[in-house]
Amino acid sequence: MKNFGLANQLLVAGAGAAFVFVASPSQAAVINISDFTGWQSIGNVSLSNQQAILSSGGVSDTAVESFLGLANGALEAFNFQNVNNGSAIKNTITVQAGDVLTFDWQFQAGDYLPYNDFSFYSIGTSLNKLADIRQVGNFGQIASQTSYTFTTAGTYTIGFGVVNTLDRFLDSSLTVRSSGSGGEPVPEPMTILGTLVGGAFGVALRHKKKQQQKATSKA
Ligand SMILES: [Ca+2]
Ligand SMILES: [Ca+2]
Repeated sequence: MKNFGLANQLLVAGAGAAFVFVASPSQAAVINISDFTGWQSIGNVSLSNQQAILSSGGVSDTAVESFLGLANGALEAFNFQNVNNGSAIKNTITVQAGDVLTFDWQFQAGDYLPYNDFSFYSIGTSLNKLADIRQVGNFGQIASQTSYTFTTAGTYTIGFGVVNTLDRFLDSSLTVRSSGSGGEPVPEPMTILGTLVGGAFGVALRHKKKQQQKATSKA
């Protein structure tokens, strides 16, 4: 029986609860993320009640895969490019068939093609793309809402991540936010002019870092 009244909601959403189950007319629950502070993380991550901010400048891709319970090499197979490093968060959730997980997110590309940094979410061992640079353009960004319907009841690991591809320079970021908070993810205050300036700076930065790397490897 599934009867998520207000009392149940409050019970489920007690102190430290990571998810809120909200009854919907179709009987299946809509699941919102209510708090990120109890989530586990790896890499460069900032967690608060309202949102999680992840940077692609984190740990090795294999460490991210192992953290999320993904097969070794799954991230590279998923986006057909060498993945260098990244960050991720995860939590577990028990759902009924038909429950719908809904969340707001924003991907901010800090890089340019062909360095196709990308963001994703995982449900168990299944990977789903949120956005990559091919989609948003060099130094571009997108804010959106995603819903995932569980077709089978069970307990799942839910993960979010963002990774650097081809090299480990110029980090991109992923912000995940509760859809129940009633707002879009808070975007970085970056104007178009700022994006262009950031872009030129980014190219120079990568060039400089590569020179430094050369100098280091010669020594
Ligand atoms: Ca790799
Ligand atoms: Ca990058």
